[in-house]
Amino acid sequence: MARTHSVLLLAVLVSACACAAASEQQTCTAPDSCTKEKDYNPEAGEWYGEFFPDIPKIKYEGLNSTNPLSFRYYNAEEVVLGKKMKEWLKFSVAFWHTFKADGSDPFGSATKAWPWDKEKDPLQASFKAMHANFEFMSKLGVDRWCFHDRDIAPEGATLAETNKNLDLVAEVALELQKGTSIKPLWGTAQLFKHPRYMHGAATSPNATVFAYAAAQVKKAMEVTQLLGGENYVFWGGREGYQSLVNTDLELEMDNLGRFMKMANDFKHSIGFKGTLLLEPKPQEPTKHQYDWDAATSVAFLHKYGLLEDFKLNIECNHATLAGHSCEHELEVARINGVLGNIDANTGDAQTGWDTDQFLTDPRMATLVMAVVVKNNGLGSGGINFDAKIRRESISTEDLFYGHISGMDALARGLRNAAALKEAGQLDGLIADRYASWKAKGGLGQKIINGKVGFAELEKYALSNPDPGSSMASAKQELAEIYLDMATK
Ligand code: XLS
Ligand code: NI
Ligand code: NI
Repeated sequence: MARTHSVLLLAVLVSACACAAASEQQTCTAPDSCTKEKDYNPEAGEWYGEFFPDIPKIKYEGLNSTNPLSFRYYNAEEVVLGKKMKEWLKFSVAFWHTFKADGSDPFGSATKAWPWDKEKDPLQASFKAMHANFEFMSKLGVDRWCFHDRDIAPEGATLAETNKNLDLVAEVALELQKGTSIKPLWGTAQLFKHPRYMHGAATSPNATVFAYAAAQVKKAMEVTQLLGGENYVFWGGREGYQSLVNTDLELEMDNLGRFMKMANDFKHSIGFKGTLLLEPKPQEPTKHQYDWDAATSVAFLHKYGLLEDFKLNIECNHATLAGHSCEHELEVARINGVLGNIDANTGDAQTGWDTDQFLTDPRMATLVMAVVVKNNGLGSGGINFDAKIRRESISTEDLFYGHISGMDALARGLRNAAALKEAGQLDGLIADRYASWKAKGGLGQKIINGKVGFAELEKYALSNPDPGSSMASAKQELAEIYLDMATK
């Protein structure tokens, strides 16, 4: 049924493109009707041309630009707070959303017929998608990308065959990145789609599944290393449970700890220098995901002795799903010394699941970048657009619009965060609010330095006026005005 639909849909698209091609080529998504025939050799399944022939290199044109294929805020070489924008904002394209999201949802089949997918042989399609990825990044001016093993290469009949496929695609990526500054920001293993992972991967009740997942992570880490990837991510797609009536919670969590320890040991055994990152997310897909939020993940790492070896990849909409804000999650990670990477996206105020939209709200971007500035950057991490264009957006150009809007929003956020810091009003307000903890020789300092206990504090309280009669204002409204003043 789904197949009939997509064939029909493709036929409709191809004929629509053929008409459009006569007048204008811009919006076409089917290669054989939209671009020069010589670019495509159907027999060899080879694509020789460009996938985005009508898109120029995207440039910074500044705020007065009316060209939607330009940056109005993101100026890669401009120095902000002592570092180039491109250093603060190490942007990354998420391969799975950009090249593999086909628009299908629980109620409907694929809506997008991308030129790189117009290929029967799955391996050939993977090669093409990788070419499209590199063309996309170079036109966008982004030199990092993120992938799951199974996005970039198809599963074979056996694990050995699947690994072989992955090797072949990795060779293509390696070839394409030669002579460029492009490399993966992070790689990861996709341990959630296949039915073998229905009860979890590292937390499966079945030990053989644990072994299979380990083999998959081992291989994905090797490929990430081969490509010069800077980090390796663990998002526990099905590491969680639905009901305690049939679950050994303690064993599952201990096994997750064992799995992460093995991953860290393996990382060191192959000399992989990338940072290992846990990506928290609450519900979805399981009801009780084990890496619920940043605080839960820090506690998990602490319990299993992994706090020195892992950092966190904070995804903004996961924060929202956990009932937090993105800046809260980033700040929790920062103060625990584990802020490693950001998956930049948002949800939808009226939709309760992970809609993975591009983060475009300037105030949210400002608050996000303010934490990044406080952290003095993200170390080996960066900002991955774990975001996709809407189901109804089906032109290849839309992929550029989505990324441009996300890049500009965070560049704007960075400029605002710098303005906030330089104005110093918020920092001043906070310093005033906590002044009693900072005064030299004062009570706050005595508490911080462990000089007093309950007995001394009781004595102090008995001999001083009740603080209730001299409370200071929190000045939240004023703080919001200061924030607004910097939000341009
Ligand atoms: C899903 C996650 C996923 C991770 C990588 O919600 O965000 O995309 O980033 O597995
Ligand atoms: Ni993510
Ligand atoms: Ni997500």
